[in-house]
Amino acid sequence: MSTLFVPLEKIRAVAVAALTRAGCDAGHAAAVADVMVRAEADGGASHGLFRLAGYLASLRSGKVNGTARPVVRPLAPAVVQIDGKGGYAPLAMGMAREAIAPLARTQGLAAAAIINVHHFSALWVDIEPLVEAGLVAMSYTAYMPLVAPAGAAKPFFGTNPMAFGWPRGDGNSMIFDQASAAMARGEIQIAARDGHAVPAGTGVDAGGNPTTDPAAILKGAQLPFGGYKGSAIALMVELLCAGLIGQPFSVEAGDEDNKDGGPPRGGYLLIALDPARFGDEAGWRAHAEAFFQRLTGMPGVRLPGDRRAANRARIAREGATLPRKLWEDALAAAGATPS
Ligand code: NDP
Ligand code: PYC
Repeated sequence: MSTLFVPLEKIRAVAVAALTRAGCDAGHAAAVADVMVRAEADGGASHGLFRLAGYLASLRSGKVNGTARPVVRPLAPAVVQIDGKGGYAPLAMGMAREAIAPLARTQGLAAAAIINVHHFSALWVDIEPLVEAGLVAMSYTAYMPLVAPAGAAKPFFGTNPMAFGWPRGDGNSMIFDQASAAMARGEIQIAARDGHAVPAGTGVDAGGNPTTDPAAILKGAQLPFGGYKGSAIALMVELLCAGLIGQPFSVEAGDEDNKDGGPPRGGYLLIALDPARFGDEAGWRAHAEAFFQRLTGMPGVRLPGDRRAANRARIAREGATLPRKLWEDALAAAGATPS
């Protein structure tokens, strides 16, 4: 596959232009472009510019409102609802972070129930600003039916990711971010695009047979990570992001979605905790640092997020590596010509 290096700010400008041309207002175009650029900045190809086509399709089909104005509504002393009003998640997410960060500091913890949004990005980008601001943060979202629950061979759960972040200061936060499927859908799509097999245990074909062929899995069902344990985590994410906050379960989102290739409507739960309000105000940071040192002192162990951090330093210097066709398609969508 032919690839090229593209500076991150050039990707941002092209993404903003393409989204604006397809119907996003300035706020949505900037916020959506930002989550794609930050994924590219950390080497997360499956949630970078690869997602532009889905965003554009969902604007063109009218499924997503690129000019929606999210509305903030307090629900309880430390719970806010952000109604995205049918727009993309990143704009509502920014408002959610702004609402819960001060609440977490006064109440100890706070949560945002983000509803009526279309979420299509990596989750670490959503929580990183909270974690960099010194808060512990976690988030969850459901999707569409793609993953077979333990014991089944047909899709029912979404790929249902979760992210957790611990503040360490100096831009060095520990954040893990993982699907409750064995592999994110986007990674399987990229493997299918590039002609690579995926690991055994990733999914089954339409007949329910185990396979490492990503194209067959895309037509069949993905599997949860770790068998029934990942299945239970996927179940929890469904309940937190749909049952708890009045949003569609993945299976309902699938019924309602127009299958244009863009993100379905759904809910997102964002939680922030102030580590200075849980009984170890003076010691929590040093205590956790000592723990991280002992953990990473074990041969072969690294922290989640370390690979992304290394990518970030390299890609800031070199630019992102993009498939040439992906970049040319983005340029065309932006109404620009290849340079
Ligand atoms: P991965 O399996 O690639 O990685 C999951 C986590 O494990 C990362 O934090 C990663 O850190 C960490 N990790 C990987 N290897 C190691 C190791 N050897 N030691 C310690 N930590 C390790 O991610 P997924 O395929 O599950 O998900 C990819 C992306 O897809 C996520 O960003 C997720 O948010 C996104 N997604 C979004 C969905 C949505 O609905 N919006 C749905 C599903 C997924 P590191 O990055 O440093 O390697
Ligand atoms: O990769 O599973 C995935 C995914 C779903 C929505 C955004 N990414």
